[in-house]
Amino acid sequence: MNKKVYFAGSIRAGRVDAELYHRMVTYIQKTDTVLTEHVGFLQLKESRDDKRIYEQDTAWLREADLLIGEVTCPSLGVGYELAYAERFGKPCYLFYNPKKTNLSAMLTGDPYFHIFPYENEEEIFPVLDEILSAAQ
Ligand code: 6IA
Repeated sequence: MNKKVYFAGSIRAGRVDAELYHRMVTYIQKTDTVLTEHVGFLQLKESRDDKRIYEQDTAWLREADLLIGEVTCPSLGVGYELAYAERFGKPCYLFYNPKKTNLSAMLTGDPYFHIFPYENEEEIFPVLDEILSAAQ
């Protein structure tokens, strides 16, 4: 309980799943801390201070206990974060809808990542309970 979660989801690559990110972030926040709750905001005021974004996000990745990502919408930034999290040994749990995307082999082929395909959003929340209640 009260783990520090780095939630990853597409920003500049497209906000088609923003409402789902919002519901996942809100759910995680019932028991734990989300360092990156802005990924789930429905209205994003885009910042162009990219150096600050990079430095803050990589600091949060190093601070996080684990990463939870919704990766249906392919995003270069999320892909970078996943490699960064792996490099620092942070457990990574990834959700995606296989009816909407063909996930990159660089994720499905890497046994480091815990990947959870789902068809209906309701399937996500019991898995989040298991992830968040497990001892790291
Ligand atoms: O390539 P993308 O933009 O889709 O990458 C998305 C990922 O990079 C997310 O998981 C975020 O952690 C990170 N990221 C990308 N843009 C931002 C950002 N922009 N702020 C923080 N993290 C970002 C400014 C939005 C802010 C004003 C709320």
